[in-house]
Amino acid sequence: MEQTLCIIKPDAVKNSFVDEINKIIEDNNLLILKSKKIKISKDIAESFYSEHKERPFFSELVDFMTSDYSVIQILQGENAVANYRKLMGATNPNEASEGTLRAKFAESLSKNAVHGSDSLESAQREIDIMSKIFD
Ligand code: 3AN
Repeated sequence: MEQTLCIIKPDAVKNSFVDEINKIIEDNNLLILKSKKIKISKDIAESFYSEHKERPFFSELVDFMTSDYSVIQILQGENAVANYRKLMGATNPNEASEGTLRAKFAESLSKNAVHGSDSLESAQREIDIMSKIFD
């Protein structure tokens, strides 16, 4: 059974979309194995998004992800990584298919409601980075 790392980002938490998002996740055969609401530290955000550190939007991304509470979750299910990516929709909500989480709940390209691991390898790396918050 696969696991993937899900983050409900500060925009969606502030807009009170957590319960609606989690109902959709559960309705799509993904078990919410762990869930915790935290303010992500700068250290964790920088390490989590290190693949983007040379990109022009990196500091905006880290500032946003550390600005307020997020909900960090481990999801489990068959093909959890790909299934949850499909459920999220495209990074840019204007390009996200109708019915996807980003089409429904994202505010913009940077405030795009949810994160999901993009491969099994990323899922393992991201779960490792976040594991300490569940202790
Ligand atoms: P995804 O989250 O769909 O895997 P990535 O990994 O390309 O997308 O980007 C990580 C995060 O960086 C996105 N969720 C989004 O919040 C932010 N981001 C990506 N591209 C841009 C951009 N051009 N401008 C601002 N923020 C961006």
